[in-house]
Amino acid sequence: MERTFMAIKPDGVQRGLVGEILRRFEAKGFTLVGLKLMHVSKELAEKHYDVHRERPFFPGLVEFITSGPLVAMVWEGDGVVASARKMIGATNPLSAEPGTIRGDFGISIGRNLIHGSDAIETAQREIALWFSSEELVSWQPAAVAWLV
Ligand code: 3AN
Repeated sequence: MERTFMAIKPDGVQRGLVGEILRRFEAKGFTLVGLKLMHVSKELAEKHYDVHRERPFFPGLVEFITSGPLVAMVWEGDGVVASARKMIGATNPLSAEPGTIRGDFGISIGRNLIHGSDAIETAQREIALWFSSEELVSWQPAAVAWLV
């Protein structure tokens, strides 16, 4: 079953949007299989954003992501990687469509509330980076029978 990694960034936690964001993915019908509130180490932040290492915003991005608690999570479901990206919206919240998380709650590219893996392979890498296998719970909610 397809899985994706998402993280509610420190701005989302500070603004009290954790419940709202979890609610959206639950209501959509995806299954939560991993969830933890954590402070991110500089080392983990740098590994996570390794592809952006040479970008001018990299130091600020690492500083921001390590600045306060973040909610790391893994969601499961058919097509969850692409669907979650749609629900998150464009990188710049000012360009993100209303109805998306960034479109509804953000105004700044440097404070765009949530991360979501951009492809299935990226999701696999990020899930392994952020979660141990013992932290992931495989389960089948009964409600799935009413969804598909
Ligand atoms: P997305 O999170 O939509 O996949 P990426 O992968 O292009 O976007 O960028 C990763 C993160 O880097 C973004 N979520 C955002 O926080 C930050 N970022 C991207 N571009 C900029 C920028 N021009 N200035 C500041 N931060 C940026």
